[in-house]
Amino acid sequence: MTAGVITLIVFLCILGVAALHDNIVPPSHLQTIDPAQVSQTPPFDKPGLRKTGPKQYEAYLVAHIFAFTPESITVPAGSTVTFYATSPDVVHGFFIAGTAINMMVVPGWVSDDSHTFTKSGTYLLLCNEYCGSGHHFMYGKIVVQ
Ligand SMILES: [Cu+2]
Repeated sequence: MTAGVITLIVFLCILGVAALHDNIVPPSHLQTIDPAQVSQTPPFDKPGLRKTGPKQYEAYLVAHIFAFTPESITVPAGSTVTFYATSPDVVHGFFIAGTAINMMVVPGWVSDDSHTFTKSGTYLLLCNEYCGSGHHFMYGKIVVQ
């Protein structure tokens, strides 16, 4: 019992030093945003799709209780989309079925990841972090035409 408690205290001390003193954050979380100002902070004041080049897009999405804004994004097949997501309220997930995109969306941070959609179809966007009583209603879609 004593060894277990000592191990737990040592573990929590290492975790606390790593998180607070060394300022360690999840790898994709490099850009910060004031969660109270998401709806007034560009580009999240006008979330949606931006074309940046031939078959190159940036998609800005806000994950909030209990939806994604915008709910749906449509791109042509072969497009590479870089997703940027943030949350004004609680921690959400950002998982696009059939792709490797699986991000945690943490208030105060902007998460980003890219994917090239080679096959046309409708890809389900899901929140896979429990975010409250309406969590199971939280989904969106990426339509690839
Ligand atoms: Cu959720």
